Amino acid sequence: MSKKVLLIGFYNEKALGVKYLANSLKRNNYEVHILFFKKFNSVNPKKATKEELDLLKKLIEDIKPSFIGMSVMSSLYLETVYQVNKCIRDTTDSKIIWGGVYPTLFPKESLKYADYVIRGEGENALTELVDNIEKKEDIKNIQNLAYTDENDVIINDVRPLVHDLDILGYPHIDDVPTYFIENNNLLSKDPQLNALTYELTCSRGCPFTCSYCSSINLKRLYAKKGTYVRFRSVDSIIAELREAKSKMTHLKVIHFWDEIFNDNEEWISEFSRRYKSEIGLPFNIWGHPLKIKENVIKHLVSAGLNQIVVGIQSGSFNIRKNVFNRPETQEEIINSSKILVKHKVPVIIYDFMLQHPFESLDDLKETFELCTKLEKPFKLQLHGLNFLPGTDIVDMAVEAGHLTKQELNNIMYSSIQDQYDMYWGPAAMNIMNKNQIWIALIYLTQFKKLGGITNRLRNKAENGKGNKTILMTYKSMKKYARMMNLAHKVKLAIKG
Ligand code: B12
Ligand code: SF4
Repeated sequence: MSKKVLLIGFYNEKALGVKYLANSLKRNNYEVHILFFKKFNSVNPKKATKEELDLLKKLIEDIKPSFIGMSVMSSLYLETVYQVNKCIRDTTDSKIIWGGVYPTLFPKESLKYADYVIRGEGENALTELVDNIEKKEDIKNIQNLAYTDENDVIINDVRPLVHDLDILGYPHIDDVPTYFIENNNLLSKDPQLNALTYELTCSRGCPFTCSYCSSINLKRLYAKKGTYVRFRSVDSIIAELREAKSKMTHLKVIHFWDEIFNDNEEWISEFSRRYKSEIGLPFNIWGHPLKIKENVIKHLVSAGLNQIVVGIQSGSFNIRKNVFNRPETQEEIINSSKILVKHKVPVIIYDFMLQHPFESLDDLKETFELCTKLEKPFKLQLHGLNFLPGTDIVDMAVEAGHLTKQELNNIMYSSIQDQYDMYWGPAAMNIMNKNQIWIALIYLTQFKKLGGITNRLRNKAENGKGNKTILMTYKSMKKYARMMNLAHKVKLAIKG
């Protein structure tokens, strides 16, 4: 009988990492079960309830897995990961393996909870580990593995990156027994089946090195271990999407979660042609001002590009260059906005991280100025800065004397809700009240229909006047934007 492995993903009912691992274990004759523990929620995420942990306990008792793999993709919900880890320990002797970005960067801390940690890409390393344990063979030399030997933590080097991503196959829908625990309920079905969107990636790795992002840490980990940014073949992507289309009766939109969508013109040309004729659904991507090229955008729009989210993060060149490690100039950003509008990308969203300790009032004013120069139409996504453990910006904040290590740890390891609040919620908008007027003004730049009003309000703000009007206009436009978003979603659903 083949051995059983239970894989758990957190706050992400479509976790790609977990699905790739399931593929690899299944290919090696393991009986794989997937549990999505709670769904993605950027507004009001809650830690696990007692009922949810009881459901998990019962599930483990029913499945009786030999190994439980926990996918700790981000540090944001460690609170729940610890709860789940304890519940597993109280229920079974199954070996616990942690993988994902957090354990990759913090293997020693993770080994306080897990029996084993797999750093980096997990497909081959996880299979090798469970195989060796099953066959009672030595595990000491397994690349990517971190483990405890007596009282020592041993951290092995990582193996080279998988060069040809196609050999990993692609995630399948409802392919292995899948469970979903949310709102004190257990659903024994892949939540993907009834979803409106299908999510996938065409690549691994990001060419950039922003100081607030874990990508730079992963890149360093893999130095001299092969090309960091790799792309799948168009054939493999189309095959995955064809399967999604045939299995998902409500499918309306495709989400490509590549950190930055491919800009290789030859690849784009083949992808666009085949996507249009064989898939034909609207799709969304993430982009970067330095990767927006006319020829690429033109092809993508003709294939069905519906939405692009472009990270600008700050309108201040100084903040971008000297704090965020983003070299793009104001001109390059403005030019990229012109290309997106020229080729009529239906929804263009710019992402900004505001209200952090490095930012002065002048930086916010520069952000306002840049936004007024971006080609309309566009939408803005304004949020705070999440300090992520291990990223360069954490040390920079300490060196600059903005926060102490202890203060940063308190922020980075606070409750799930507090961390989300810093990023999306009221804390992101209220940290420095004196700057709120400028955040409101920045928000208003996206509305063409306000015409010259925004600039007039800005002139008032410069003279310390008009605060009440600015905040009132901000609130009404926020309501208006919410309504328009809803209408757009309904339209898309009907069209689809
Ligand atoms: C796509 C993506 C998302 C998508 C996910 C969509 C989906 N369907 O999965 C969305 C937009 C929902 C998302 C949300 C968030 N994300 Co995100 N996301 C990514 C991104 C760009 C790629 C992740 C991915 O799918 N990669 C492809 C898969 C195949 O790789 P993988 O998940 O890493 O899994 C592999 C290995 O890690 C390992 N592995 C993973 N799990 C396990 C488990 C075991 C047992 C083993 C052995 C191995 C293993 O093996 C896998 C296969 O090789 C990463 C960046 C990155 N380079 O990782 C950020 C990243 C993971 N996200 C990040 C963050 C912060 C978030 C949010 C908190 C953002 C927010 N403030 O709302 C949320 C949290 C959501 C959550 N529940 O985790 C951070 C996490 C950093 C940290 N230290 O916390 C990252 C690293 C980006 C960054 N800014 O640095 N994200
Ligand atoms: S472009 Fe995005 S994914 Fe790439 S390093 Fe910067 S923030 Fe991270």
